[in-house]
Amino acid sequence: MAAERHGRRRSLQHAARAAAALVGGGLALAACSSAPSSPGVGAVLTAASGSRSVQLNLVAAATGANSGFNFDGYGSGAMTVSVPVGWRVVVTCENASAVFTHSCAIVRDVAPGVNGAPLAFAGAEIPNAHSGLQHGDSATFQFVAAQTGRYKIACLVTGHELDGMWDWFVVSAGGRPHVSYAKR
Ligand SMILES: [Cu+2]
Repeated sequence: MAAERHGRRRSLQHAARAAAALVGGGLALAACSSAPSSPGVGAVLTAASGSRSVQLNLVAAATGANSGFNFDGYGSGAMTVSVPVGWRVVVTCENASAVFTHSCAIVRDVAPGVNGAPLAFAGAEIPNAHSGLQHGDSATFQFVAAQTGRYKIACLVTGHELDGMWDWFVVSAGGRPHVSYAKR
């Protein structure tokens, strides 16, 4: 079990490095707050300056926080990812839970139904997002953050967004991509 977990983490780090290379030798972005980076997770957000493209690395159930209903250890809006309008967002989504399937999507900030809220941008979800990924599986998707506003990162598996499996995703009029965390 320990070896299996170690192997998974190693492959995740490899994937994160590969993803960073994909966006052109990305720079890890400093978090806005003094909160430490998520335990056991690589950089949440990397960007290549000049390319207007950002890589967002989401690990579902990265920790036991919120009973595992979290992204990178944060749920119920405790993490805010901000991206300037017009930037391309390449998302990797991995499920670290051995118990539940999970998925990643960017949805509108409206009251979610049992299957989560509607997508905020065309294509902003993993394939089969309502079924979700099995343990250790990952998927990617990308979209252009074409409209300023406040949206959510959410899991679209039945009931999960309602159970707090969501964080904030803000598309700003300007500035730089960054991640911030609620005080706790
Ligand atoms: Cu989920």
